[in-house]
Amino acid sequence: MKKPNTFIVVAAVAAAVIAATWLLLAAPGYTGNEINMTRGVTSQSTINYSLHMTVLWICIVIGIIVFSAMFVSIVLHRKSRGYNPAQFTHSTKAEIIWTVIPVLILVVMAVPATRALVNMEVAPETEMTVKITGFQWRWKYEYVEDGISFISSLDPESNAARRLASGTPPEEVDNYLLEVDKPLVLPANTKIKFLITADDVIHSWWVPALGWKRDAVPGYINEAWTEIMEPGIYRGQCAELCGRDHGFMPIVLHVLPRAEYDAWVLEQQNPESVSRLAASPARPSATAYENE
Ligand SMILES: [Cu+2]
Repeated sequence: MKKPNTFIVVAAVAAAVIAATWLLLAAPGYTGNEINMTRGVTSQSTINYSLHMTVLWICIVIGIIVFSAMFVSIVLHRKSRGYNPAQFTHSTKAEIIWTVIPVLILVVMAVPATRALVNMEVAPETEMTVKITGFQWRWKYEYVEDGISFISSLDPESNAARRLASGTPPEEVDNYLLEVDKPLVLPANTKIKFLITADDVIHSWWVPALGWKRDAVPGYINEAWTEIMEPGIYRGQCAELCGRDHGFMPIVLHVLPRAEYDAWVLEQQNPESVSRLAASPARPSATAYENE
């Protein structure tokens, strides 16, 4: 039997793997969010996403090369075809190659990774500060400059449905276990600093769309910052096992356009003035965020 050309077999295996990956990604209804990291809505999450994709593609290419070479060697150079194991104990050339190439790849990946980390750690000039305190099992939000503060707990409907024989089936509750009574309201396109701590045990404040999470540690204040580019509702959860009701302390952000946010702040600081403001057509509507 004529021996197949090794290069052709490697190329065929690699092409099959690439085609299978492409078919998976092009499957109807596949948006990339099902198995991939999501893009998020902040500059940090965008940077993290592109870093993740860069590293993922480097890994895919390395994987294809390594596994193709491995399977080709196993199949084409098997003992039954008359091949014998290579006989050598040391090759300085091979050792230099397999040391230098991975080091170069790691350096290439470390540059954007370090840049992303520095961007996340070093807050720019921020325009407002929110202090976040984790409790068993709820979050407290304090708007440092505006003097607003409230506690955000699991919404009553989810809280009722999670109990045995509550009469409310969980599947009938919208955003079951992902809804709160009072969401954290934030302005879009504003640089916001967060001071994150806890009152009892370690919690972790995590909203995936922001692109980071921070531990909330009693006695320590961790810092983070964000600038959310799109108004909307974003959900997250405590990400550090913190006790019995760890699964029942979700996080909800309502991100408003700046003018609506300013109206919301005014309403929180001065609830009586709201009826007057609401009567004025010049003010944007903030009715959705009235005191519960
Ligand atoms: Cu927790």
